[in-house]
Amino acid sequence: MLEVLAGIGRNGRTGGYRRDAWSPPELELREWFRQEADARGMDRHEDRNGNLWAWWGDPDRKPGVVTGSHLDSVREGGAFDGPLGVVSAFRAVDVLRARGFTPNRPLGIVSFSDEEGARFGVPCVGSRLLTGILPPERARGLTGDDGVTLAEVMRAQGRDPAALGRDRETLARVGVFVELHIEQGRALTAPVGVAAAIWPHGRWRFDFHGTADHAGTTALADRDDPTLKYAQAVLAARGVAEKLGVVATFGKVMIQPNNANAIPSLVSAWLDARGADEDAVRRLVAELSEGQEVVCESWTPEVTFPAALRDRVAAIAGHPAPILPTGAGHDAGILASAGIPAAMLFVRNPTGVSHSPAEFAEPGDCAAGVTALAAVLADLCGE
Ligand code: HGY
Ligand code: MN
Ligand code: MN
Ligand code: MN
Repeated sequence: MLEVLAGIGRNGRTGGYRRDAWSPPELELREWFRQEADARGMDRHEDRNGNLWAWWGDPDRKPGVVTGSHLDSVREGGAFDGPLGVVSAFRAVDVLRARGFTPNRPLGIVSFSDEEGARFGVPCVGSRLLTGILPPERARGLTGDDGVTLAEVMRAQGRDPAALGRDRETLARVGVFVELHIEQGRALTAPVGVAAAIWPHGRWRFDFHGTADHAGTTALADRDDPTLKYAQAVLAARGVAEKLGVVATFGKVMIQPNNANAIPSLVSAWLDARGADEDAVRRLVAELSEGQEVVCESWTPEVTFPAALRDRVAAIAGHPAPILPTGAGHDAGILASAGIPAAMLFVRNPTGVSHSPAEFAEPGDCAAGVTALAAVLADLCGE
């Protein structure tokens, strides 16, 4: 089932996947999406924000039931985070058709653009633009580590960055959204679970300034070395997170000018902090920010999925399926925060490992996910 992902964008050195938004491996998977839609005779289109849609039925007749996820990955990520939801969506359509099912409502499949924010720093760019949560002018200016903006990347690929922005027409087609995703924790012990909530989470850039100087001739007392400030912040983040019961890491750091024999002038480091208690997350960032230059690059408030839809999905997906929160952000959370009825199905991750080449889900659990998704879609499309 996941053979489609084998090898695409796979890093030969580590075996990890690197499907940065708009990179060749991700573009290859976008082409795969189009082929899958065409093979099923589904009407497909790419919206102004780069999100890919495939429809069984006419969504302009009445708002549809949509499922899907994303195809991009973090650097050296795994094969399941994102693509499992898109592959399962197409497989669920096959299951329903094999049963002779005819939806009363249009059934859509979506692959949201740039969910991980691995290249431009902001997660869920496609769904945030679609819903109007991310201002288009900010999106156009998002810049990768290579200094290239999202607008320049889109123009180079023949897309019009001026068109980015809230897309009411596309949004009106989404009556309800169900995202299937590999569980990214160790809490799910059944093959399939249902999301209760998404923890509040954010990303902050810390700039630790120093004074560039010679690594060999500058006396220790004369050094203004920003790596010391960075190291102290990393250790403090762990201590404060333990104290407040949240999670935090500095997962990305850039040292300038990055010479082995020079004291740096600047260390920029990105903090990812999350937790069930929003105040505690904000207190952690406040404690770490004292005396530091810090820029909040993205913030996602807590999302609680609508209880009636959640329980309905859980009843259909299992006996009933376990309901659990997640610390991972998802496009379903963005749609829910924009008022679209949304739910998530999780597929068991036996190790809980994610954002790593070691990410894995058993084929039997993946098949259980497709079965559950097909049952949920049939129920929601039957209205
Ligand atoms: O980072 C996240 O929370 C998600 O995996 N995009
Ligand atoms: Mn992810
Ligand atoms: Mn994901
Ligand atoms: Mn600065």
